[in-house]
Amino acid sequence: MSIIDYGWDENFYSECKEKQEQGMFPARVIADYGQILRVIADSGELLVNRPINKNGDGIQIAVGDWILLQYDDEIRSERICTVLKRKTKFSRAAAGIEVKEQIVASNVDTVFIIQSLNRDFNMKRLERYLIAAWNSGAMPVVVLTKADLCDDVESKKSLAFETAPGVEVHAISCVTGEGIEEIRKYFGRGKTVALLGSSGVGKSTFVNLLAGGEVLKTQDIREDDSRGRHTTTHRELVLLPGGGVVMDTPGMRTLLPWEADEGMEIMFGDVEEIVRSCRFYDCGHGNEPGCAVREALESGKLEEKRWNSWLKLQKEMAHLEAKKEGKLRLKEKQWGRQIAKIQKENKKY
Ligand SMILES: Nc1nc2c(ncn2[C@@H]2O[C@H](COP(=O)(O)OP(=O)(O)OP(=O)(O)O)[C@@H](O)[C@H]2O)c(=O)[nH]1
Ligand SMILES: [Mg+2]
Ligand SMILES: [Zn+2]
Repeated sequence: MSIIDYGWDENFYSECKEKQEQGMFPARVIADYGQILRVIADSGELLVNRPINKNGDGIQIAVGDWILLQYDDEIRSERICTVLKRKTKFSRAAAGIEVKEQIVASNVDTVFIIQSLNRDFNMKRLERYLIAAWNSGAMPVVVLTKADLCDDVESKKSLAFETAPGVEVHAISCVTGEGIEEIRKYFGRGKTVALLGSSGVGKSTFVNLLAGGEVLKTQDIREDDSRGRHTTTHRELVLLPGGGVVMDTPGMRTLLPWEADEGMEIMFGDVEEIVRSCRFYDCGHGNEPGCAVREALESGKLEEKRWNSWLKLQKEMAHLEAKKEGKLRLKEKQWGRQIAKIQKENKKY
């Protein structure tokens, strides 16, 4: 095994050649346990501490990140020195009140957006995942699981295809093996695929199938409401015997992309174009004259469903942007106060 199997490439090397000459060596983060990260280097697996910033908070390091380590005599173990520039990153607004980016997957080539064909199938959710995936820089692929539990696979596949134009859609079953062979094409030496989706859709079951053994824990979904039990609790990269690495992740309850510009344009460019052609720049799309949205809705050019999706997402994203701005202003204010304090202190002397 070498780190090339985990996706190490020449470009990373050129970026950190000098540092490697100073005795630092590259590794990839393969599991995140909070304070502790499991990483893989050419010498094997290591456990290292998550570095802390000057406020005492853990630094954002995600599974999939490439880092440089160095042996530290003082702590008698390896220490993380640098996180190398990410090729791709799938980010969402972290759950909770704090406005924070959460990197869900880093340096992945392909994102499998997973939904199950029985209970989890939801096109509005798919839209959100697609926006975040397009923004991540990785290639999205839609994977619909549990085909064995569904009797209208083809119609659901077409619905997903309509929602995700230009994206490949696969239906698979980990019970019958249906569709598994076709999906192997996304895996290959050094390629990373991340599995993202709600709890209980079968992400870990799929990893076990690819790995050819029980490497991850899986669990039945709840009978009363068919929801998953949040069995997987940390992100983890698994090296596959046939080549390639796959990232299992805990099921996500909600997904609000951290940034949406490019993803939003790809997914809703047609809607945005209509909005832009309203006569008034601040059109509320109600009774204003020359409202292109109303016209498009009436003529059927714009589907009500799509309009509502865009409107809701747009609102949430605008709200997130406002919160980001607020946080920035707060920081500036604190900074301003600090400077004023220093100036005042200086005047004393
Ligand atoms: N019938 C059927 N059941 C499946 C299939 N794939 C997974 N399951 C079952 O779905 C349940 C949930 O699977 P998991 O692999 O634990 O789901 P997960 O997506 O990893 O869930 P979290 O870790 O909670 O995010 C298990 O009981 C699996 O056996 C499938 O293709 N067909
Ligand atoms: Mg799981
Ligand atoms: Zn309008």
